[in-house]
Amino acid sequence: MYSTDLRTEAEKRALRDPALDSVDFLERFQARIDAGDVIEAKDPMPHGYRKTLVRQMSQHAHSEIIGMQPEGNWITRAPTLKRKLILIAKIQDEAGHGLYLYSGAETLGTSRAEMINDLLTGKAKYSTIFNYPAPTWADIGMVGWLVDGAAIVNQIPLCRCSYGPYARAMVRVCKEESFHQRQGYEIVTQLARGTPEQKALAQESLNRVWWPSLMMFGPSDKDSMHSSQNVKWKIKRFSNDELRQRFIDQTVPQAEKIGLTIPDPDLKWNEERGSYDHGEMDWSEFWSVIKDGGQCGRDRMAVRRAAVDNGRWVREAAQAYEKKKAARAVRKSRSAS
Ligand code: FAQ
Repeated sequence: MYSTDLRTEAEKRALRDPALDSVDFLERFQARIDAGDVIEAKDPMPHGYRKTLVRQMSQHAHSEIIGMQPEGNWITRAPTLKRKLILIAKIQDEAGHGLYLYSGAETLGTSRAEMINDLLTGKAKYSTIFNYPAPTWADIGMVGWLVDGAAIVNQIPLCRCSYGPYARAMVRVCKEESFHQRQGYEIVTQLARGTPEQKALAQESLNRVWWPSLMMFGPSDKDSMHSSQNVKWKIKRFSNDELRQRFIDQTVPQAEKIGLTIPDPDLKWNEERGSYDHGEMDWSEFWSVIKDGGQCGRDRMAVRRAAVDNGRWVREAAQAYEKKKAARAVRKSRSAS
């Protein structure tokens, strides 16, 4: 597979230098982070910092690519030509985000082939939200409004992540996600203000997608294993619960404006906190979808696996061509000398 990683073997060996885990180095690295320095690809960094970034960035990339599937299923069924065009453009954006993120993660010394292998063997995750089916057109509106909406709230702070290539990638990704969120809200608004049947379709979809979209922010702070270290390293700027709360506070008025009801009987404005109180999430569902994506997860992975298998001959042909071209160049330079 093509790689954007141009490092030599010696440079790659240097990444495994045990000195990068010494107390002295960790303190100096933390001082750089505390001073607001941006870490770049060639900078020395602790193994844990590199590892957690590859984990997060590759999972993020996998989510963008797997996330194309529920929407892809709706291209032929989108109600108008205009909706089809918008949907195709959005799905292409998601592909771009995935490729952008894989390239960003490759700057940390892990190849795209390794990351994809980790996804296919179940070592790497992708967002649980994509293990829920999208059986109605309203779901496509909901994906834009809620899923992209949650993605933006989560990703805007990542534009200030301490790792430069990730932070820069996020600036463009967030601009595009913002368009996606608006087109989703527009679909849902049209349904909510349409016939009683259309409004019911929107409400039924909101009932199913609301809680899974809140789960996109990860486990509660008390169960989040990476948060405290990653906030310290300024990879994450806010905790999972803080971002989830921010999303709820922004989204509830949007639902009220179009006459839809958030399916949470405990949802109530808290004047004192200046925020919404909300019901408890079903964490057993969250952990069980992480562990086993069910039939939907198996279908998503089968499509992904087939894409990798079906594209193999193209990658092999491109590599054979590159090899032939390089051999021809060597022969030419030899005959010239
Ligand atoms: N699903 O210790 P934490 C999108 C895992 S992009 C699955 O709190 P962390 C665009 C977590 O990985 C959506 N797994 O972890 C789009 C860890 O397991 P590990 C993706 C989850 O990293 C829209 C374990 O639980 N966005 O939607 C989930 O500090 C429409 C413990 O968790 C990103 O990836 C989950 N929901 O915080 C595309 C944003 N939550 O890795 C198409 C970047 C947690 O040790 C259509 N990522 N886990 O095996 C992040 O901000 C973070 O990684 C979090 C999790 C917030 C997701």
